[in-house]
Amino acid sequence: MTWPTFLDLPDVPATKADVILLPLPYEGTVSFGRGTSRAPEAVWRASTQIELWDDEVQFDLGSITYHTTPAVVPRLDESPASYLERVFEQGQLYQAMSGLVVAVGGEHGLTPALVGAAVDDPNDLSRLTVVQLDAHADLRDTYDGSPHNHACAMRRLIERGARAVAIGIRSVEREECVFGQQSGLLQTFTARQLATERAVEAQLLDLLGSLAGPVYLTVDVDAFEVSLCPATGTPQPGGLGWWAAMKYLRRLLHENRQIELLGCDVVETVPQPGTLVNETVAAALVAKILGYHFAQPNRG
Ligand SMILES: [Mn+2]
Repeated sequence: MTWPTFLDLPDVPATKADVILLPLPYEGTVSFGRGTSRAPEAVWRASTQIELWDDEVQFDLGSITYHTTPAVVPRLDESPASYLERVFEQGQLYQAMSGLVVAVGGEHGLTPALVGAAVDDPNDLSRLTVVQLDAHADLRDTYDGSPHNHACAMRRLIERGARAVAIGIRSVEREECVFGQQSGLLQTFTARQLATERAVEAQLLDLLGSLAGPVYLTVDVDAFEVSLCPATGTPQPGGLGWWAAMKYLRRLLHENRQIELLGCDVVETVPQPGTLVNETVAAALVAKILGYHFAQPNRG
């Protein structure tokens, strides 16, 4: 691999790493935009420009150790089911180690395989809470004929019993609303509500601060305002501002010490010629997630 190391820091063996980074260059079922397969390498390159000092939480990212695993590269004409099975196996391999597994993709259809790898029984997610930042609900049963499509990721988890908190949603089908309501497991905080209704934002912050037990975090970068993810496959106007999103992640990962973070992913980044915005936002996001998670909560 000719990529730089993550954050330009030494790469330690997986068994000794605090953070295990899993690059997933996958775009098997992406609807419109192409290019999520190029994301991981671009994100690693962008990460070398990120400052190691997180001033907000007074944390040195160089004080923890990192391992980047080999990328799980799709084979020519490999089916989504086959690729996701390999992601699941790689996920399990690294979840058995002590480091926090952070997947960088790649399209959102990856998430169910990553969550399955993070739990004891992939078919029973009833103890798990999935926190999702996303523009889209991703609650379709199938899309383009596939249950593995990125538009179905959250449904695959909720139908296995996971509780879900969806943040930043602003594009949803009626069928998805019905499924979400009937499941009784989904709490949605739309981008519009969060931008315009202070009480709703307060409710979200209370919820993120009071969750307990196993949590998986999935961030589809299209949750952010379009200026932060201009090349993402299915952009939607009206997204989360950077510091609003960080406020939510800080509450969940830094201030709430009752959760057990099983893993996380950052997906749907697409690099674009002539600008480093897309991959830099993804790299900075991973850095913020790690700062919030690993910094002591009494600092910053
Ligand atoms: Mn998504």
